[in-house]
Amino acid sequence: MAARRGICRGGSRTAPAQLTMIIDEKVRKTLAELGVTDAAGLDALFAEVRAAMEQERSELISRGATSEAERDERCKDLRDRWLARKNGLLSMLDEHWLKASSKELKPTVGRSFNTLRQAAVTLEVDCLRREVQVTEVQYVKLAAELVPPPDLTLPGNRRPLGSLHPVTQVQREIEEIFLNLGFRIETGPEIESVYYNFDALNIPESHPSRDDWDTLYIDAKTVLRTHTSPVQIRAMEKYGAPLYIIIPGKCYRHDNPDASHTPMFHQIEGLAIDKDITFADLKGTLDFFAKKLFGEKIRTRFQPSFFPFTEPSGEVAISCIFCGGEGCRVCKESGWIEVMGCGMVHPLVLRNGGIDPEKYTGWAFGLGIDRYAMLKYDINDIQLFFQSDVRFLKQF
Ligand code: 2NL
Repeated sequence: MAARRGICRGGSRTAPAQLTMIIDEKVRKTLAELGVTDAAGLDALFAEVRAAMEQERSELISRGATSEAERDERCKDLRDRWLARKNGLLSMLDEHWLKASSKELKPTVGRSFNTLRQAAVTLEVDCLRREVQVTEVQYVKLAAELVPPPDLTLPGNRRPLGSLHPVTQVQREIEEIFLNLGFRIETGPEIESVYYNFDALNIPESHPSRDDWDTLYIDAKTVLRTHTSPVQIRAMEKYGAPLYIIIPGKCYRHDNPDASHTPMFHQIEGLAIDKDITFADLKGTLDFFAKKLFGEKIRTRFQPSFFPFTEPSGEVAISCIFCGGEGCRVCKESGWIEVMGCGMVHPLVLRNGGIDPEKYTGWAFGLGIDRYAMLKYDINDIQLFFQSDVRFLKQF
């Protein structure tokens, strides 16, 4: 042990006990008994005391406490150990070293003693308490008492899996059929210029669809697109002919909502432009599409119609998917359900898209995806799609 009688700075965990013992012993002896007779010896001795004090203080700080009460008690213990009037280490030091010192050494001892006393201020309870952290251990312990630990063998919480919106599902099915036929998907802006939405499509100023009653205007030259057709013009300008594209997307009309109308709805339009494209290509492709989507037994019917952007124009109906053509509530006893408009692209529209109508011809169609989803899932109110009612949506 003799070898360890000095201060062991940053020493091992066992050091404090010995250190304490040593300091405790030393303050009970006089300087003469300790063999300290000069300034150098005094400096070494006081340095030792100071280091012991620092070490005990920093040990307490780094150890922390698990409750405020425990922290306060530890701080008070350390303070009393060093600063108590009766039997505190500094009191004893005062008694045995200072008061009992020789005349020659007394001024030096006094100075060192005062310095030490100033340093000891950091042992005052309030001061020390601020530095000793109360760790969470107590809260963890407390929580463990109040709340039983989790049973790790229980199965986890299942998060309900979402699914694609029914309109999106139908959109994907339609896209798939045309992608397999070699069409590409094209998209474009929902806020559109009056030019692309109407003029380029040969829809004249006088046409009722341009009226405020039917169209949502942003300003005199800008609208929320009323169909996806403007994207077709943009695609003609961008890619030229030949062109095989479908355009899915949201469209907007100034409609009051009811069971079959919402101000926002979804459309898919298709466009095929190439050399020698005829109405026969249109009929063949749309009949193929209807059979793929609704089933091979479905028949199609083409009736004449009118659109400003196609000539000739047609209305496509499928044999009723509910009654097979016999006549029922859904087909209003007609045996047919109208599913899309179509036609040969008007030469003026081709020209507006930068395509020479002398060289190229094309067909186009447009359909409402929401209506297809209503047919597919037998839904009688279009508004159900847009009310975000989970009870409705989770069925798909
Ligand atoms: C309907 C009718 C249709 C088109 C859309 C179209 C687009 C261009 C040129 C020619 Cl750029 N036609 N689209 C053609 C015929 C009908 O939609 O009832 N949609 C729900």
